[in-house]
Parts: sequence; structure tokens; C-alpha cells
Amino acid sequence: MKKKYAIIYLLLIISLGLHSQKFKEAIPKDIALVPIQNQFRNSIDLSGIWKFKVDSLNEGIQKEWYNGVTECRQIAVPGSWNEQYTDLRDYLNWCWYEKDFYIPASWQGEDIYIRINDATYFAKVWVNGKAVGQHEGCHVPFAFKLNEYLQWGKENKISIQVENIQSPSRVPTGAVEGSSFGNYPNANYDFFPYSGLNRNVVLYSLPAKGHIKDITVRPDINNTTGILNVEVEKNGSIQSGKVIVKGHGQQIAKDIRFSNHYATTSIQIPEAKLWSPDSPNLYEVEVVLEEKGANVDKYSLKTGVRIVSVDEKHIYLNGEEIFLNGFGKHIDFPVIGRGTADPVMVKDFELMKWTGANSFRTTHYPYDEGFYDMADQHGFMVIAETPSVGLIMGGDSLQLAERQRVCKQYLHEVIYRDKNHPSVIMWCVANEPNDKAQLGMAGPTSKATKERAYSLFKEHFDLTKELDPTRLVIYVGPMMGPRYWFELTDVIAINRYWGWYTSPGSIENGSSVLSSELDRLHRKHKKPCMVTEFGCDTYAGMHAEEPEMFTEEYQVDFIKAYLDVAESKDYVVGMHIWNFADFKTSQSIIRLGGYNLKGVFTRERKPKMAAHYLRERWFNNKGNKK
Ligand code: BDP
Repeated sequence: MKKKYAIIYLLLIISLGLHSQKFKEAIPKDIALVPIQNQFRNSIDLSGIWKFKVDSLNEGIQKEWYNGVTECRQIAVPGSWNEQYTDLRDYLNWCWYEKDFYIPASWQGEDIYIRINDATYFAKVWVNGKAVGQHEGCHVPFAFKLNEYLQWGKENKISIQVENIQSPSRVPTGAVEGSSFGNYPNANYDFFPYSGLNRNVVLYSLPAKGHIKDITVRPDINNTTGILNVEVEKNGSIQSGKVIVKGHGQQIAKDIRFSNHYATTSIQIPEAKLWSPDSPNLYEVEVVLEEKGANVDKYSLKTGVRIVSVDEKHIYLNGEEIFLNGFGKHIDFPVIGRGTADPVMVKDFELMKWTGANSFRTTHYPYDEGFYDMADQHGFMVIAETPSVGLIMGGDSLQLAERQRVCKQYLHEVIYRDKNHPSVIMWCVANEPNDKAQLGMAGPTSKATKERAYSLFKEHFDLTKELDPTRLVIYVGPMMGPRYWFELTDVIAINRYWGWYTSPGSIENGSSVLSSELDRLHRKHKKPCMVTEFGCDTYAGMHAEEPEMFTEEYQVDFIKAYLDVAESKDYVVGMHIWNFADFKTSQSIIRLGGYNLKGVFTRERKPKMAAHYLRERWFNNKGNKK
């Protein structure tokens, strides 16, 4: 009998051994430059219909599905699986994606990479049945070099296994015991946990001889001269190159020489055309690698000359006071879920402009790169947020350490990817973090827990400033949340719903609480303040003679009262309405039909009365408080 068990055990070990594969961790630096096409670089977008198979028992690896899935469904990439299949609406467990592709013969001899722009939340990647790598995290790209896995002149197969299981050790956090949300699926955040390949997957080639890995452009201004401080990182043995800045009738070139793969230069642009919301002037920065007089690689990006600064009461762009009128948003649309859809993005910019907004926050995760390009071109100021939403800075030490690791990874990914966009004026390291000793716990936090939370949270700010000393850094504080963290921020940013979640029905009461709270915060911290979220659920088409909760009239009056408070205070620097449009979230008793209805537009982008009100108030008075 014993012998029988020993044999079974041995067979189990052997079979596990056979299936144990080594997955490289994705390297954040590999996503620093978005793939482009020019005479040295190529790319192929793998968007389209992929094979798709649900793996609720997580048996795919053991059954070697990486060699090809059978009896599968079809799925569109980009797009969230939860919206494409009825039975998968609330499904967050493992799924497999598979696509066959050819590499053009002309790419032979180049370095070939794959960039997966969003595999939420945890993904493993195989090419031709061989384990390539893995990545943890939502709504951020990752890339792997593929050369050793590819076959030339034959079909290749990419397989991606993805899951979005909610867990207390992940960011954002889910399945938190005792969480006040009481929602399904059990996410510790208020938007639907849309899963899978939400953005496109791109194959791209880079010159194998040596290529540009990263370009960091830091702008400055000296009187009328614009300065672009450029740092280039490359790989390979090439030692020299050029940086050329083009735009507005000027072309300025400088030679660069590399030492330890890095080169820096500073380009002066006389009479520079600065970037601002009114005049979103852009310059092209082209970097060329050269060897023996011949070009080996070239990369161009668009950026702007502008500086951001802050004092006790104001934020300045190029030395001029600015006021942020705008929204918190979501990437959310029927059928597409959190998937990238260019027509929706274009429409959203059109509608934001229609209201007269000049800014938005990428709540509550980084958006597709296209958003930042559009913002650069249309003069929107962006508060770029990481996926660290509803972050819990206390609780079990192991889980806390895991979350801290992922938060830092996000900061690298987000800053490497988005650092050259002039539209990004602030980084937001976290939305509504808290310092609870236990997950989901209410009540006071002990001194020791607070101290631990403070020093860990400070690391987020230190890292952000180290990676990018040129932008403002904030976190967004919740109602009744810890206030001692405001010491760390450049601007006090708060989300407030007085008159909605508290004193319901009384806008007057709510706005007067807001007014005195803002005064207290400013008196204590001597920093400019911004309300990064305020709003109320509004059922489109519901009306009342006198404002009443959920009616369009209540939303207009609520927004008006909050904007009036802001207008009366010279240290308030921005008001972002929650939310631009209605969006899908987990089911709960406070979310009718699984929707958060705080949009000033419906989910289909039809205006509520509040959208018209904002247009009246903002459009004719661009950039002003009124
Ligand atoms: C805020 C959160 C946001 C929610 C909003 C709300 O930052 O994600 O959707 O509350 O309750 O606290 O509508």
C-alpha cells in the first residue's frame, strides 16, 4: 500500500516538474518608448479576433494549452472579456488568449519584441509553446524580447494566460474582509474589474546593432529661451549620435557621445513657443544613433516646453497662475468594457472641450498612450494617476510588502512611459489610500501603525521625485481619511461628497462643510488645495421642481454650490467633477444596476443638464474659476 502511494507521489512530482516553466519578470524600462515605425523600426498590431478559452480550474498549463487551445471561443482584442460573453460578466479567473502570426522576412537579424499594453491583472506569456515571461499589474504595458522563441518562415503562436482574481495583496486590492463596499465582484474600489487584454498587443523590431532604449526630455525656460535637457539611453556598442529639435520654423541639432550607455545634452530654443492649454505648441525631438557616418537607429517623439511650479496658494504654468477645470474619468464603454476604442477617446476629448474643461485626472489607473498624445495636442492638463486606488497602507505585513512592491513597480512603469508628455503636470501616486491596521477596519489607527504607514507611503513620494523632479506630486485624500500625509504633497487634493454621502439632500449643509474644511486644511498646511472629486449620482431624465437627490436638478445645484465655494477662496487651484460619464461598477445597494451614475454625461455620452450648466460656466470663461 505504502509503495503504491510512493509511486503516485513520484509520478506527481515528475509531472509537476515537466510542467514547471521559468517565466522572466517584465522589465519596466522596456516600455519606456512606445513602438514606432520608421526606416529602422517596424511594428505590427495584433489587434483582431483571437482564440479564447476559459480555464476556471487552472489546468491549462498541465494540459499544455500553450501548445494550442482546442474547443475554444473567439474574442476581440482589445476589449474586456466581461462584456463580450454573458456568462463571463463576473468571471475573473484564468483565461487563455492565443494568436498565430508571421514575422516579416525583412525583420530577420533585428531584435524582435512584443508589447502587451494591458493584461489585467496577472499574465503569463508563451511563444511557440515556450515560456517567455510574466507580469503583474493592471492597465500598464509590458514587453519581452522574443528572438530566442521565434521561428522564421513559419507560423508562430503567442499564448497568454491571464487572471484578475481579487486579492488583499494586490493593487488595486480586492476580497478585503469586512470591506465597507459589500459589493460583487468583491473589489475594494468603485469601478468594474474589467479583465483580460483591454489594450492592443504589438510586435515590433529594433535595430540589433544597437538601439535607443529611452529618451528623457526635461524642459526649462530662461526668459524667452526654451531649454530641452535631453538624456538618451541606448544599448549596443554605438558611441555617438545626434539630438535634433524641430518645430515652429526652427531646427537645432547637437551631437551626443555615450558613456556607459547614457548621453546628455541641452538644446536651447530661442524665442521658444511654450506649451499651454491655450497654445499647445509642440516640438519634435529626434534622436539618431550613428556609426561611421551612417545612421543606425532613429526615434522621434513630440514634447513641449513648459514648466510647472507651486507656492502657498497657486499652481503656475510657465509662471502664470492656472486653474484646473475638469473631470475624473474612466475608460468604460458598453460592449468594449475597459478596452481601448479610439472613437470613444476622440469623442471624450470633443465633449470635454465642449464643456470648456481644461484638464482631467486619469482616474484610477494609467490610460492608453493615445490619451496623453491627444491631451498634448489639445492643451489638456493631466493629473496622471497610478493604479494604486483604495490602497491600504496597514494590515498584515506580508500583504503590505507585496502591495508596496507593486506600487513601486507601477511608479516606474507610469513615469518611464509618460514622462515626456507636456500635458502631464502632476503625478498622483494613489487615490484614497488609508492607514488601517486591519483590512476593511474602521476606527482609529494606532501610533505605530501610523508611523509605519507614513514611512512606507513617503517612499512613494521619494521615488516619484527621484524618477521625475520636474512635476508636482500628489495623492488624493478620502473623506475622513488620514491628514498627516498631506505633509508629503505639493497640492492638497481631496475627494469630497458632503451633501451626498453625508447630510443627504442638503447641498447647503454639504457646501458649508466643504468651505470650512478647505479653510482648515489650507491654514494648517499652507499649500494650494484642489477638490479632485465631487458629485452626485444622477439618473438621466429624472427631474423635480425643487432639487432632490438623483434628479438632474440636484446635480446642477450640487456642482454649482461646490464651484461657488471654490471661487470664494484664492488658494483653491482646481475643481474636478466626479465623473465625466456614468460608468459600470460592481453590484451593491448603492449602485443602481451596477452603475455609478455621477456622470455629467451618460455612459453613452449624452449630456445631462449638468453638462450644459458646465458649458455655460466654463466655456465662456476658459481657465478661470467662474
Ligand atoms: C470616491 C472614489 C471613486 C468613487 C467615488 C463615488 O475615489 O472611485 O467612484 O468615491 O463614491 O471616493 O462615486
